[in-house]
Amino acid sequence: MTITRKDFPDRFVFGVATSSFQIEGATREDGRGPSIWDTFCREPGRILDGTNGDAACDHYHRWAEDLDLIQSLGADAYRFSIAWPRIQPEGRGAVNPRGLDFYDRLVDGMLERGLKPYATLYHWDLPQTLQDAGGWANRDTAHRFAEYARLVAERLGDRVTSYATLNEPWCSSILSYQIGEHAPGLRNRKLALAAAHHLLVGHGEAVAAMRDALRDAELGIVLNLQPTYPASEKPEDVAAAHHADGTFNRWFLDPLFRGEYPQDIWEAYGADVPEVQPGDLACIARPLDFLGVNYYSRGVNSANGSVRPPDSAYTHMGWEVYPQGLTDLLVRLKEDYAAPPLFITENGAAYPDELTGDRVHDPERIRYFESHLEAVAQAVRHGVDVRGYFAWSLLDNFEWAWGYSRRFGLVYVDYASQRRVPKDSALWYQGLLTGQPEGVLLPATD
Ligand code: GBH
Repeated sequence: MTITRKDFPDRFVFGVATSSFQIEGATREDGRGPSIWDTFCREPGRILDGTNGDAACDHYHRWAEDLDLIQSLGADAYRFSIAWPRIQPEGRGAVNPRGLDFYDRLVDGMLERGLKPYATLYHWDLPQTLQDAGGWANRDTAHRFAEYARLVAERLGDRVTSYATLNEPWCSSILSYQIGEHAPGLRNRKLALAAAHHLLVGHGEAVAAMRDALRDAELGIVLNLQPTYPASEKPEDVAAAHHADGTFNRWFLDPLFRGEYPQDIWEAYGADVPEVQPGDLACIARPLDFLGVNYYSRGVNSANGSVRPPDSAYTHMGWEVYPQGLTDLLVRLKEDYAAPPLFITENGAAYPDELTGDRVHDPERIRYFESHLEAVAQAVRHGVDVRGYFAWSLLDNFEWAWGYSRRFGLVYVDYASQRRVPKDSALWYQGLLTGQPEGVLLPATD
């Protein structure tokens, strides 16, 4: 069965997503300050292939060509992120006008091409100066974030009507301060939980600041949610899955949509729990216009740890392909959390793509997108209010700790020449979006 736009509601938004550090490059240009990822990339052993974001996809200079590509896909919208260190090189105080100008041009470029901008304010590129003061483990960073959010809203608010505050606070806290895989690369659970709390407070304060600055904007947050399943019906496996769900999903969903941290996990964290000040939970739980869901895979847990189902397919990241998890997750968000309207803000897969002549054949990625879109359509049929879907990602890009060794793009990037080559999956996505099976995408560029 092939999926078509008719499987989705009338005003359903289809788009593509990227993030600033992963594509822009130009890290020292036009007054941008250093971010924690610039620092992290220079620490030996942090990035698999020893690379960094200095050039990335050179999107800072090629943005017009990239917007042309998005338009030629037939997309309705583009989800991008704003680099805080371009706006405030020191993370506080003085604004860098050339940084704001870049996003101003970018947004105008989207509107000229009929693309609706979906901005994300924080996709992990924290100004290094703020990290020097403790980063997200320092409560002051939350206030600085709200200040920055207001600056962006004041400048872009006449043209950008959708803002996500944070992308995946689990990654900016647990993965960054406890697991140590992302910048700043610490291994300290207490700091990680402080960071998570301050990220959520910063989100709440940013929402308040932006509501104050903007009339009709839609404000939300993006979470990486990973439904967890027990490896068997044994009570200890069921308990392990519930615990994993608690640390990964409920630790963020419960404060945002119920105004409380989950009791079982709070107790399990013992002395590492964050200091919660009066009013924090009300601030975090401010009503939102949407929740962005980034979905890649599920988790399967047993009492002995996580399990890899042997008969499943896996991507180049080693993540299980499990579309049913997306349906289950979306239905659960409606039933357990009475969540606001949902957007799939990221979904996609890495495969070891190769350029053969002018083509990249990526049938597995097409199957991945197709099966996950079918999973979204299924949730819609269950009555879940899903408003849009953004494929991750427009371009192959800097995949964090994996450097350039993992390719998530609909469009292949030859990093030596910066040539963009639409993969078969891009042509497939264009077919879905335009309803024309054999569309003509922009030719590969030089
Ligand atoms: C997203 O994060 C990011 O927003 C984006 O920038 C990135 O390029 C993209 O995904 C692809 O990676 O069960 O311990 O293996 C993904 C967040 C969090 C998804 C961890 C996979 C697996 C956790 N990831 N998760 S584990």
